[in-house]
Parts: sequence; C-alpha cells; structure tokens
Amino acid sequence: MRDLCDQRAHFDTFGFVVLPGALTGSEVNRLRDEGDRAIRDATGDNYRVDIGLGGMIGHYIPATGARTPASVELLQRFAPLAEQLLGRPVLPSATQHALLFDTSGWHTDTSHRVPSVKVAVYFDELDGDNGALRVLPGSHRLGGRELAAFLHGPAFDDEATWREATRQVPAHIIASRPGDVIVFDEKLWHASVDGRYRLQWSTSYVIDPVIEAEDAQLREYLAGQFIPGMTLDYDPAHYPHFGDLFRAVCPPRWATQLDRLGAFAAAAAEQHVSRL
Ligand SMILES: O=C(O)CCC(=O)C(=O)O
Repeated sequence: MRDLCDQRAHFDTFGFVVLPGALTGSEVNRLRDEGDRAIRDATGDNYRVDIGLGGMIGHYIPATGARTPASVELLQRFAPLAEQLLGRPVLPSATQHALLFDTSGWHTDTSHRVPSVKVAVYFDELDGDNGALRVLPGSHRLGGRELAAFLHGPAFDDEATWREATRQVPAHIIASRPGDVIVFDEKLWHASVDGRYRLQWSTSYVIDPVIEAEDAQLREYLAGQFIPGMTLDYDPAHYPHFGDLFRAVCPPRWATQLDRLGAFAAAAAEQHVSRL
C-alpha cells in the first residue's frame, strides 16, 4: 500500500499537498507587504473596485519584476518542490499577487492535460467560513467534462443560490494559517466561498519538454496562460510577466525554453495594451 503521507503519493492520489509553516513569519510578512504594496500601487483608487475584467473577481498583478523581488526568490525556491511532485524538470509559467474579492466558483486552472502545478500562499487564517480553498480530492484525474456538467449544470437564479451551490458541494476544505503553502495540480477542481478580499500569492509550473513531441502541447498550454489584448488594471512596465529581474536571476534554461515555446511572446501580447 502507498504511504499517503508521502508528499508525492498524496499529490498523485489527491491532487494537492499542504506544507504547514513552510514560510517563516518574516518571509510571510515580506511577501504580504510586497503583494499589498504592489496591488495598491498598481490599482490605486480601484483597489477594492470590481472593474469587471472577467474571471474571478479580483486584481491579479504579475510579480516577476524589480518591484517584486520576494516573489522572484520564491518562484525559484519552489521549483524543486514542483519538480519532485511532477517527477520532471519544470518551467515557471505565471507568478502573481492577487486580491480576491469574493467567491470563486468551482473550476480548474487549466483544460490542458500537460502536467502543471500551482503553489499558493494565503496571508490570513482561513477556514470554511471565511474563504479557505476547497478542493475535490482526486478530481485532477477525472475528465473535466463530467464534473463541469455536475458542478455547473444547474442554472442559478441569483448570486446567493450560486454561492450556496458552491458551498454545498462535498469538498475538502484546506484550512490554512499564514506560512502554510498549498500546492495543487492545476487540473484539480477547487473553489472558495464566504471569503472577502483575500490576498493570495501564487506561482505555477509546467513540465519542461525534453522530447520534441511534447513541444506542441507546451506551446498550447503556455499560449493559454495569457490573453492577448486583455484590458489590464495595472502598468505592465512595472508589473511584467517574465520581467528583467526574472530573466537576470533565473536559470538560463528557463528563459531559453520559455522564449522558444512562445511564452514570452504570449505574455507580451497580453501586456501590450496600456492600462485603463
Ligand atoms: O482563493 C480563491 O478564491 C481561489 C483561488 C484559485 O482559484 C486559484 O488560485 O486558482
């Protein structure tokens, strides 16, 4: 029988692992301050204003430039963990600070089958009553379509009904404290309900293709991480994807591969337009 306390086995089986207290108090403070400052700086008067950019309501600020050095350090630090869980070398795809306004309905972070993980950090003590991440353990292994039909099938009359439906899905609630790190397969179904204005930091990794046959999948996955022409609520010169700091300090292979696989071009297409 597999030892499900083993991180890799737990991750394979359930699609997530939690690392309690993986960040020290001072690391948490530094990262939280960086995120709070970045989001306030980037969004100004719109800090708590839903300006309707689509997706889960909130602000999502890329964190790989000179203004977010703590993020750039951590995205390097968590790469070996991602490699251990996926059993393969990885490339980082997106790193961001987020202010999540409210409920996140049931979703996955990717529709691609290519192995990828997200590392997430929250800065408040969270449980089921105030927006802790909830997951459907093992759902990363199921066909997305069946679960989507189940979770999104009913038409919800209003937001309260939608919230209640999100809440009612029997799920594992990942209660967490500042310093805990949650790592999940991007194909895992997850949601959050009953939280308001949660700060989150996250960084994602995808496998680094070693054989040519995987390139096409990776190109498609990386292109899907970015939305060309998206309306931005921040200044991309200050908050770039794959910023100068990232390119200066990260392993050269990352930049070579990300460039070759179209990630830099896709990120530039998302960040091309100027802010509102
Ligand atoms: O905390 C939340 O609202 C959910 C976050 C989420 O969906 C994600 O990080 O992919």
